[in-house]
Amino acid sequence: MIKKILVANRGEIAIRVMRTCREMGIKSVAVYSEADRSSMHVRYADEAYCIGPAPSNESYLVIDNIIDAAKRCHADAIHPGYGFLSENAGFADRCEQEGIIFIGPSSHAINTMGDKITARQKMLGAGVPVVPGTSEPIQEIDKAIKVIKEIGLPVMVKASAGGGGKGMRLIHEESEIEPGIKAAQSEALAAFGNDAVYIEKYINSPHHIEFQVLADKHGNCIHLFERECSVQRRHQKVVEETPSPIMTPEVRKEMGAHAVAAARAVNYASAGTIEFIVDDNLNYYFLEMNTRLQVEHPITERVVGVDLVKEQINIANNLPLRYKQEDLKQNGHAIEVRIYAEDPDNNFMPSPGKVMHITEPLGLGVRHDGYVYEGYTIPMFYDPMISKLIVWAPTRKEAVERMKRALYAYKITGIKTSIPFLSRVMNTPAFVEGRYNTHFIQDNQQYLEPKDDASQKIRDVAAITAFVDYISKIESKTRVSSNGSSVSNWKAFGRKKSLNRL
Ligand code: MV4
Repeated sequence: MIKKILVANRGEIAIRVMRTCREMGIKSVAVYSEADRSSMHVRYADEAYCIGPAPSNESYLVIDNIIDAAKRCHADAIHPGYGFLSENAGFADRCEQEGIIFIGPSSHAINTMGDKITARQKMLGAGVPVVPGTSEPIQEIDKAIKVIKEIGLPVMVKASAGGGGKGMRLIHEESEIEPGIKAAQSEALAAFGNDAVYIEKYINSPHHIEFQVLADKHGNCIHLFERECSVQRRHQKVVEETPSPIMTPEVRKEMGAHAVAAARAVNYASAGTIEFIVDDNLNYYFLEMNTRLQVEHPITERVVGVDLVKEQINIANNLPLRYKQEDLKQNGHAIEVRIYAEDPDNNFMPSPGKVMHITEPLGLGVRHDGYVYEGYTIPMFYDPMISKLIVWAPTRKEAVERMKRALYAYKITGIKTSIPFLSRVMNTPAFVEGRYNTHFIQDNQQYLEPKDDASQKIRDVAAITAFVDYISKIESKTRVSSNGSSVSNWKAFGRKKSLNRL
């Protein structure tokens, strides 16, 4: 049984994992870069080891340094969190070679799902719907043109080693095919050292809906329903919610079964996520699998009532899953927003720096997963996400209202954050009504732009008018000074002060 876990991560997710360790009586070990000496995850852990200079490729991404720390403290296992080494098959293998448990799936599962062409082939074999397109790397332009004529324009060219929006290209017309493919190939080679690209039919204005799965090492696999993640900006998720406002019980059941089939196809054993793109008619297609714990996992935890990190640790301990599919149901509604240290009113410019004051929202149905504290300086070396605010309520309407209340109560000074932007999202009719897809932010700019708006100007004018009115009332009560001239109280006050100075 695992007694000590090294958390190979930083920030909110390191603390999130350590919280569950503490509940399970497992010791937690932090690793930190030189820029993170005073970071909260170091304080929260039972032990901490420095693993190198600030840049992540000299610290959080250096496998040798992390393995060294794990050996020094005799950790039984490593939890990679998300990002950094969490989807690095070589790291998972290295842990195994060193006799340290990697809390995550096998390197086989990571490798198969990490290569999007092999993932498509696996899904086709498992009967999981994929977007119409190619299942081999594009070698010759002539063949590509033939395939594109079959599936019809527009199409997307995607890098097999890509994912999350990296190395994608949209092709609208025939003349763009050859230059598009060539450009995608050289981009993919430069970015991933692999020039394999494939073609998919373009799905216009899709939803991004993903299914959480849990699988153990005894062949049991379940899904924990969906998360709607269509509110994204430049392939960064901004808001996630569950249940999805567009889902029906029938489609949910079918997609859940396909998500389980997808995980089974790679002998998956851990927590994982199957991403689908879904059109307005609820046709859905496998997009990719994320072989890690995801940022937005708390909304599933809240609605399904499962601690996903605890289950990951139990699975790593070879325990069989303690839930059966029939045991699980969605209870109420949860929404998460991601808070970034960015200025939403200045083109989302990064805003690192010192946090002067922070008041976190509390109260019924509110969870806050963060790590910054008063006086903490947010380093500029890492992801600008500083926290996640998660709310739960019995209904979607109440969850939106609760999120507005929590955002109102959330105060951070010293740095700029995306909180004002998130409040505007919560007040946008398409979001409030649950009618949105991946074009939400683009389509609702009028609601999401900073309010240099008329209503603010009206409030300013009203304030000035009230002030002038107030002054004039004071002026009317002017007293008569001893020399007989009429002097206002304000002027008298000013004179008194200047006299005091003499
Ligand atoms: C697509 C697509 C339309 N058609 N594939 C973007 C991230 C990467 N995971 C896949 N992405 C997309 N793939 C086909 N065949 C549209 C997107 C897409 C998108 C997907 C999910 C969430 C937000 C998105 C924003 C723009 C484009």
